[in-house]
Amino acid sequence: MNSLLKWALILFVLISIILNIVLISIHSGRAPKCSSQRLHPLQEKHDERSRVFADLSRDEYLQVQQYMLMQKDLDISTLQNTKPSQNFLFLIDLSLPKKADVLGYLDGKSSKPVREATAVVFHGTKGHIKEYVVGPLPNPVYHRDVTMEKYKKELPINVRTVTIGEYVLLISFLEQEVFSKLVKLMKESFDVGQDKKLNVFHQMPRGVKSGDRKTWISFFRDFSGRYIHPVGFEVLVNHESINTSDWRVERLLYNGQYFNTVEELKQKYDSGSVKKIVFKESRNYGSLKPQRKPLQLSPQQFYAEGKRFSVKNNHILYLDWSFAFGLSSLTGMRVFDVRFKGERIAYELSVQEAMSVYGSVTAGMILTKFLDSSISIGRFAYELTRGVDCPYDATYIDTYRYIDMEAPTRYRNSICVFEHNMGQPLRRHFADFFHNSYGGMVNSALVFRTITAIGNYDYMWDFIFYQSGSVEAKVHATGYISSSYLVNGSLRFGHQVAENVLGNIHTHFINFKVDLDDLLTSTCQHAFVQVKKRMSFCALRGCAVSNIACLSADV
Ligand SMILES: *[C@@H]1O[C@H](CO)[C@@H](O)[C@H](O)[C@H]1NC(C)=O
Ligand SMILES: *[C@@H]1O[C@H](CO)[C@@H](O)[C@H](O)[C@H]1NC(C)=O
Ligand SMILES: [Cu+2]
Repeated sequence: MNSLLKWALILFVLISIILNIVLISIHSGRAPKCSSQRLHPLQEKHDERSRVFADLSRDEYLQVQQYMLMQKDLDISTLQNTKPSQNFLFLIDLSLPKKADVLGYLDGKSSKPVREATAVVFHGTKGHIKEYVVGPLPNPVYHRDVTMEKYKKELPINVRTVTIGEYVLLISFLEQEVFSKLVKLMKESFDVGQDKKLNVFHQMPRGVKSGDRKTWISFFRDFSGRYIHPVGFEVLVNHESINTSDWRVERLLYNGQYFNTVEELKQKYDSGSVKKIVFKESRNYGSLKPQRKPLQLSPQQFYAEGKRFSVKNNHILYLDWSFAFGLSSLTGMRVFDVRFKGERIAYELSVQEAMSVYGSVTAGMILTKFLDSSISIGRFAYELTRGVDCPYDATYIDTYRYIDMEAPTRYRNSICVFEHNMGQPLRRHFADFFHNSYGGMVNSALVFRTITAIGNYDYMWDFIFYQSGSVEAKVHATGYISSSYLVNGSLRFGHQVAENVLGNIHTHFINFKVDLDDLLTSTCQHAFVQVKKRMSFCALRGCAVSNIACLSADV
């Protein structure tokens, strides 16, 4: 009896397990399947012709570099420590083919335009800058000086941007001409000594009239968040000459007081006729290290049925959209031949300039206008961090550049592309009058992103492609504010953000280029450009939807 009960119990357990397995497998078959593979085919096809817009490959940079080095009459160096008085190959970049030629090619009416590169040489020996067009790639045989044609004048050598090589020279110049002559002041005011240094930040423009090349260099504590740790010391260096022995200190600013020479500051400091800054330890309040662990993981988005977009070469497909892309070392990210439902709605959409204009009572920021394209924007597009800079599951793309360097360099994962729910429906309506009805549409859009860290600011650049056929160009600024040491009168030019630190008043201007001229003949079109901190641009053929999309994009 006892064993019969045991057997019955075992049988019951077995049957129940089998029944469970059967039921679970039946039901799991009905639940939607997650798949990292694309479940539905793409609507459009990739276009090899997008390659006319592609940035140069590593091999192409090398071909141009080798070709330029072979031109013995140009006597070029590619070394980073090339002196300003020598000839330096500063930049190699894609030379965009003429639009008319590209359109002919894209529309199948003419052959592929010749692929060419731009090469910029700082001719220290001749005292000018030259821009060459080098071609045809992949095996260049010619270089053409296009400086006059493009700029309508000679470019004197001292309008060149400050290279890494010159930054290094300026640091040793300051060491010799300023720091080593003010040992006591440096120690007492800033605790600068054997193993402790200050960081520099260059102000712009470097002068007030054409031909000037003099820079107010402000000093900051050697912290990770240095931009908000000014120490109250700034030096105006004239570095006009390509002969570094001619460089000189023109003025100094210490604790709000000006001096004409290092000697004058030293003498007045020693004699006690200067209001001294006394060094005080400070915590690195500018550190970006998280102060505590996050409570738990934040929500994540994932592709339940694989990605609805595809990246091949420099071409992207997404639902009804297709476009080519690139990242200019100079101006930044750009897209070309932007099509919606097969129709070209924009030839080009690109970042062109990021300017910030400051005010201050102290030298450093008094006249400061940063025109970031003058030091280049795209060259500062560094690796993006998965899950922080872009969603974890985004597609990441490497870029290659040759600017102020000795060899082409790869920047891993410096572009990201992802589709994202934008957090609001694209459109919706609920009616409770006469007709009870509801209609809404999920607003899932494709984001094309780079982030450029230019000095203190990090600009996050997005081109967003909506299902409605609108495109948005958007920029966010993050990173650090630019600051000055607090002196009497400072507070008229900003707010105090820490002990003795002024966050300076300033304005940002962002310029985009939007080439829509193909659209101008269209009977039904709507385009809008707004250049503000946030810029939106909408273009679409289905006008009704387009207007709604544009209006809702805070225009
Ligand atoms: C650089 O300038 C110094 C001082 O003005 C001069 O002695 C030297 O000869 C110059 N060097 C060159 C290469 O011109
Ligand atoms: C600022 O002004 C106050 C009074 O006007 C003066 O006592 C102080 O010394 C000044 N500070 C500096 C750094 O000039
Ligand atoms: Cu700002």
